[in-house]
Amino acid sequence: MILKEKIYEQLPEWRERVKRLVKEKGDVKVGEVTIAQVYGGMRDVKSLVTDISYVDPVEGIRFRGFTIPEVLEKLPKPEGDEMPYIGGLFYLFLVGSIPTREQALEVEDEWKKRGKVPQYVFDTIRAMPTDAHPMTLFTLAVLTLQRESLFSKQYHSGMKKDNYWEPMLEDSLNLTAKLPEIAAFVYRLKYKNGDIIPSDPDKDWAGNFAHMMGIKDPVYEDLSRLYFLLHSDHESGNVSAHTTHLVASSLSDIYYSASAGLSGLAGPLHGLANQECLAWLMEVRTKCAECAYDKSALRQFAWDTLNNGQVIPGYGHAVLRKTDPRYTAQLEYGKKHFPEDELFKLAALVYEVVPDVLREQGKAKDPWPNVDAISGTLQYHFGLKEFDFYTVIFGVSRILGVAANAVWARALGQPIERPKSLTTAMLEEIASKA
Ligand code: NMX
Ligand code: MLT
Repeated sequence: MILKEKIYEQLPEWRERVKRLVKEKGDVKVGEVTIAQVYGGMRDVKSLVTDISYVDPVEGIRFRGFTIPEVLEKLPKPEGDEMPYIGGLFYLFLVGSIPTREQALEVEDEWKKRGKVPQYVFDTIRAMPTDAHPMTLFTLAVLTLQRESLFSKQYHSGMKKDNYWEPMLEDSLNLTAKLPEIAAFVYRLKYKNGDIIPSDPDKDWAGNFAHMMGIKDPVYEDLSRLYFLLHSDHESGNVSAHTTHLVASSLSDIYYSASAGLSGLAGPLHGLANQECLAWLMEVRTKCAECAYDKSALRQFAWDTLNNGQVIPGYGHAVLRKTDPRYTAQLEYGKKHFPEDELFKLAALVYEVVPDVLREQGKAKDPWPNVDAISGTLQYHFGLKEFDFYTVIFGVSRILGVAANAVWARALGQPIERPKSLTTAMLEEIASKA
C-alpha cells in the first residue's frame, strides 16, 4: 500500500533526526512558562510537536509547508472540478509531499475498499433517542467501531514498539474510509425520515458524501472537498487535536482517541461555533431586518450580544491575529458561486462590522473571523439548513488531521503525555520569590 511504503521509506531518517536532536540538544530551552499561562489555558506554551501543519498567528495555517491557496492549487483534482481530491490531502499529511494524480487516487481507492460500515454501527445510532445531538450520534458511531481496531488486537497479542504505527495506519484508513457514510446516515436518519441514500462507488470520498447527503448539485460536491480540506488540521494544540493526541498517547487506538477528540470538537468555543454562528446570523435576521443593509444597526446588534455576556461566534482565535485564511477561502468561494445569497451577504457584512466592535470592546485578542464564521452560510445555501449538523461535517474532516498525526506519533514513539500540575500555594510561593 502506497502510504505504508512512503512512510516506511522515511522512517529511519526521521527517527534518527529526532533521536539526535533530543540526545544532543535536549537541554536547550524552547521557552518559559508564566503563572498567567498556567492559569490561562496554557496559551502559547510550546510543548507539542507536529510536522503535519503549523499555524502562524498572522499568516494562518500551512499544511506540510504549503499555504491554503497553494494546497488548493497544487493537489490533484477530479476532471473538471475546482477542488482537490481529499485522498490527495491525506497523502500530503501522511507522506509530506504533494501526490501525483495516481497517488491521490490510490488513497481514494484504499478508502473505497475499506468503506463498508458494519450494520451494528447503524443499529447503535438508530437505538439512540431521536433528540440526541448529531455530534453525539457521530461520536458514538466512531467509538462503536473500536471493536474493529487492529492496533488493539495486535498490541494485546504482542507487537514491537517500532511497528505500532502500521496497525495505527490501517485503523486510520479503515476509520476515515467510513466517515462520509456514517455522517450522511446520521443526517438522513435525523432530518430526512431515515430515507438513506446508498454510497456510490464511482464517486470520490468527498463527492460520495455530497451524494449520500442527497444534495444533487456538482457545486456542492466541490464545496464538500473545500470544506473537508479546510477543517482537517490546525496544528496540535487545538482541543480536538490535542485531546486525540493525549488519549492516543496512552496507546489507546484511533477509535477511542478520535471519539474523545470529537467530544472536544462538540464544545461551543471550538467546533460547535459553526452551528452557533449560523444561529446568531438567524437571530440577526429575525430580530433586526434592517441589519441586512444598515451597518449601524448591525453594529448595535453585535454590541447587544456582547453586553448580554455572550461571545460573537466565529470571531476570535487563541493563536491567529488576522483573518483566518480558511475564512477567506470560503468567502471567495461564496463570492464566486452565489454572491447574491442573502445569508451569505449578511455574513460578509458582519465581517465589515464585527472586528471594529470587538476592537472597541478591547477584550478579544483577535477580533477577526475564524473558519466557523462563514462555513454554515455556505452549507445553508445548498439547503443544509439543520445547523445542529454542521459540527459533524467539521468532525469528518478533523479526523483526517488527527489520524495522520496519530500515525506519526506512533511512528516516532512519542510517549504518554503527563504534564505536571502545581497547587495555588506553590505558585504563590514561586511568585513571592520572583
Ligand atoms: N466575542 C466576544 N468576546 C470574545 C470573543 C468573541 N468572539 N473572542 C474572545 N472574546 C473574549 C473572551 O471571552 C475573553 O473574555 P474574558 O476575559 O471575559 O474571559 C477575552 O475576549 C480574551 O479572550 P482571548 O484571549 O482573545 O481568546 P481565547 O484565546 O481565550 O479564546 C476563542 C479563543 C476562539 C475561544 C474565543 O475567541 C471565542 O470564544 N470565540 C468565539 C467562539 C468561536 O468562534 N470559536 C471557534 C474557534 C475556532 N474553532 O473552530 O475552534
Ligand atoms: C481549529 O481549527 O482547531 C480551530 O481554529 C481552533 C484552534 O486552532 O485553536
